[in-house]
Amino acid sequence: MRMKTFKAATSTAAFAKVKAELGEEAVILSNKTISDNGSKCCEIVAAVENSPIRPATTRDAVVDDALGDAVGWQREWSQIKGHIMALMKPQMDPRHLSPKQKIAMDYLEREDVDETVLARVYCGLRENGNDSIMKVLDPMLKAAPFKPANWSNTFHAFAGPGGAGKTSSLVRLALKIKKENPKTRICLATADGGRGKGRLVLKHYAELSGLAFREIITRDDLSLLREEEKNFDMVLIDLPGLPAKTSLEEWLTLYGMRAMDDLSIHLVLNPYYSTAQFNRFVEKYKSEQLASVIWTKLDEACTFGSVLNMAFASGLPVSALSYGTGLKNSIIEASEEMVWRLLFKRTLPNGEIQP
Ligand SMILES: Nc1nc2c(ncn2[C@@H]2O[C@H](COP(=O)(O)OP(=O)(O)OP(=O)(O)O)[C@@H](O)[C@H]2O)c(=O)[nH]1
Ligand SMILES: [Mg+2]
Repeated sequence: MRMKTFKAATSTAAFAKVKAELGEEAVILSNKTISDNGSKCCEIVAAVENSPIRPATTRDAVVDDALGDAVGWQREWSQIKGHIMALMKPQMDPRHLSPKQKIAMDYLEREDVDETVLARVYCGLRENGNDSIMKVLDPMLKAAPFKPANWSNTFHAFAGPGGAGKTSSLVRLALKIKKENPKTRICLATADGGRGKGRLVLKHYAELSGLAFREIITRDDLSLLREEEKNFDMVLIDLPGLPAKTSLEEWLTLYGMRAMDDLSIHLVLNPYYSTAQFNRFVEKYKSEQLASVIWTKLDEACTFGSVLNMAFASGLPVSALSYGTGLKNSIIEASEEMVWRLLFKRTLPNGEIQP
């Protein structure tokens, strides 16, 4: 067994070092916050049975590896989906739809609503005779406005791809809630210390607005924060963009958050990622603790079909919509009507119409 100690500014960074050096099989023996030259950092002791055997780096080996990987379940599933769609498509005869329904279907297609969702809508319309398309769409997308009254739990973490707008949405929602109800006891917590910028933004606005601020470097800090739970109505936790090989569930386990049943995770996404990226994110960020999706950078998007695609694929409600870079009037708690206006009229929550 090979054992090694890794130190870094956060558990995320130390864990990335463990994986890079000891590989995926490494076992974490301890993970704690320590003091290094006066500043807090994370120390992980990890072990691996044997040194990972690196595959031969010949061109043939690389190609074989790649082809081997490609026959994973993800590929099989996308093939199955392809076959289902190939069978479905000839049956999706637009002549069976009323002119109004057909216009609505064409519209959704132009908005990049994906084939699986279109097939579901088509089946719904056929089952219901001449019903309005909204009757079929309504059950497919729900809103859960981001307000303390809507969540009975205290802890809320903002997760999502790097640069998606996690820190911005967290800060803006916190300030909005505080403004609407100054008595709300909010704590801003950062688990993104290593990158510096997000941590400073959070600290700055917490100080400016009289909100509590806490730093989570390891699971020890999270335990301390949990002991303070009764002092807060809401604890909003800013997560880092995860390293390429780390899934959300792995990351939550590392920080002791996976066992928290009073933690809701809100997935922050932009509507203009590619289908391949969305598929990847669904896999990378899957977690039973996921509670909603926050859509950001709506002002930079050309189509909004992905909002419906994601709702259908994940079953998650939309909790907030962000549509600008400014601190004020740039994020709002989502309602279903807002999302439908976005999708069918390209109207942002502030009334502006996207070209
Ligand atoms: N146009 C536009 N820009 C936004 C919106 N939300 C955030 N941004 C910008 O997107 C950039 C990244 O935002 P952050 O909040 O730092 O994103 P993040 O997900 O925390 O990024 P990392 O922590 O680095 O992974 C910043 O320049 C924000 O001003 C939005 O709704 N519209
Ligand atoms: Mg951030």
